[in-house]
Amino acid sequence: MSYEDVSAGSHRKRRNRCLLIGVAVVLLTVTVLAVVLGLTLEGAANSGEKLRKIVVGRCETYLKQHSNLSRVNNCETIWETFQQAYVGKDPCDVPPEAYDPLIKSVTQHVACSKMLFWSKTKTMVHAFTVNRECLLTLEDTLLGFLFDELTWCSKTGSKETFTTDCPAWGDCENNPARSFWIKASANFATVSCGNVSAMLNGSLESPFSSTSVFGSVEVKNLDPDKVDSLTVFLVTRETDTTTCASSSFQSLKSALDPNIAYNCKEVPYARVEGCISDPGIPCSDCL
Ligand code: AVW
Repeated sequence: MSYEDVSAGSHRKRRNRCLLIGVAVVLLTVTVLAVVLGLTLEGAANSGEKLRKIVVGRCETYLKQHSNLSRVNNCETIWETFQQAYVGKDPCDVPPEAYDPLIKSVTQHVACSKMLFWSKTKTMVHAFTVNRECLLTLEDTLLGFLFDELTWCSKTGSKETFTTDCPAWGDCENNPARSFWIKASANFATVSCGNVSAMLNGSLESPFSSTSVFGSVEVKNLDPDKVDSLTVFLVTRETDTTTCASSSFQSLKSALDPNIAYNCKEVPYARVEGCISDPGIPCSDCL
């Protein structure tokens, strides 16, 4: 065997080895990509399915606790109608009107004078209403209860629902969750009647904010033909300096229809706290 033959043979072997390594690298890359893509698609399908289970589960729980509503509401129909508002759409292009069919798909009649609005008092107000019948927030109604604290969106042309990487409240105006809360809040205010209330935070210099949902959506949608008065319960701690006389409430009065009477009452935080820990105390002794 000549030197050339040996050298050509080892060249061929090296070339084959290189080829094998190349094929192995390509195969590995394709496998990794397929696994990542598969997991991503599965993750998306899972997050939509998880959200459906949460919403339908909450719906069934609520209807069990409010059996008079179970004949007139269908949890699966509500879920399907909800999805139609945002699935396949750009997550920054879902206007509040997209939820009109959802609002129509939910049937619930709230008695006059039970509506309680809130702003910057979410945890306290819900701890207060949870074991009481006298007042009801949007999140104590079926519609609000279903979607409280949830996040959802889709993508242009997609059939999926995502629950992560969705726009945050202030990221863009027409995002799925913000538009939902604006529409649901507008509806809660529109159907309000009698003497309605709002729980505001006396620890803030300006408890009323004209840009909050309460200030920009709910106050504006109260119908003077149905609503007689709005009473603000200003929950104040001993060290707070804000009172019903604070200038913040001038903006509230000017935002309110002049045919709706306005009242404001300072309520000690300790009293609300006492009522939260003892649901036996009548509502009239709390606020
Ligand atoms: P809030 P609202 N950025 O305590 O008067 C992020 O101000 O607005 O009360 N999240 C926001 C923003 C924001 N700028 N604004 C509002 N949110 C979300 C429904 C966030 O989830 C009921 F009927 C925050 O925890 C009440 O009467 C929540 O909205 C009324 O709307 C409350 O913000 C309360 O809305």
